[in-house]
Amino acid sequence: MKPSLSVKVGGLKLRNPTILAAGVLGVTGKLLTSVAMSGAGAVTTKSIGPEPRDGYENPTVVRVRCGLLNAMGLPNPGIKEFRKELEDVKKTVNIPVIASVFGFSPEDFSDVAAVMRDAGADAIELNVSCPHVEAVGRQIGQNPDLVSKTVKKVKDQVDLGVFTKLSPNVTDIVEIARAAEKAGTDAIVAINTVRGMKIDIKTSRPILSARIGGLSGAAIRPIAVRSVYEISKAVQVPVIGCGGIQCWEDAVEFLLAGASAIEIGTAIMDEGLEVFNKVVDGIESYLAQKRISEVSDIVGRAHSY
Ligand code: RRO
Repeated sequence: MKPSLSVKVGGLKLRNPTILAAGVLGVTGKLLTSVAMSGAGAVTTKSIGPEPRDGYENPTVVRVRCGLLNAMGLPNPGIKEFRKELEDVKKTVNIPVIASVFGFSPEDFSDVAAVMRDAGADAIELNVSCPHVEAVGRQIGQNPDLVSKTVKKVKDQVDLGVFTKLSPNVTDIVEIARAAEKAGTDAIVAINTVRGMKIDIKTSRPILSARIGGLSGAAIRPIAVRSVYEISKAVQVPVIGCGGIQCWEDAVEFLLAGASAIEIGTAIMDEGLEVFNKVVDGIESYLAQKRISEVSDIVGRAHSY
């Protein structure tokens, strides 16, 4: 018997538990469509704000051992322009499209979310966790009251599942997750990138133009697994795992830690879009070998030990 890979998370039904993470290939409708065709269960857009932003000057990305550092600076075309991209992708794909939104106040978030809803978004992901843009990541995402206000405002405005993506760059990620849950979030996404930096020893200069960036990739996986484990123990809403997932074994680890679905981002650079099918096939074989009929049966299993 073939195990069932479909999962329900925050009001969405996914054909499998893999989701394209925000920020990677989510800038245009065409790219989102190609990820959907490659087997992902859902796709997330790049974070979109109220107005167009150029982002930081180059260099904005640098590879480090075991990962990737980025400080893009929220480059995006702004919601007015992006709306068309979302409408396009919704015409061509039949999997859920999650719209990642950011803003500088709870009102910004809800205004952008409302346009995303009108353009056909299936759920909203609140990016309150950018690692190096003060207002978005630090002022909002590190403050439980502001996270709560933001979630409430968006929930009041749009009748869609609202997911809150949290930062690992806080003293207690569980406290922020609890605040988001209390305010009505439908799922928690854990985690955004970890603050880091790289310095060129020949010139003595920080490499990224913003100096400090966010680390993603294999290096942050244990931080993400621990975050998912702690958050899923503390809240009732589903948790979506994100951070360093490169292969099916990594995905299974997140499911056991308590994730109901997982996001893949940085791994696409090394593995290509085939990573989605490989991860899905691997999860399927793992379940079949263990004679487990549904993905949800293994979610959180590590908590019984
Ligand atoms: O645009 C970025 O520089 C960025 C964002 Br919005 C984010 O949420 N996480 C990240 O690592 N980079």
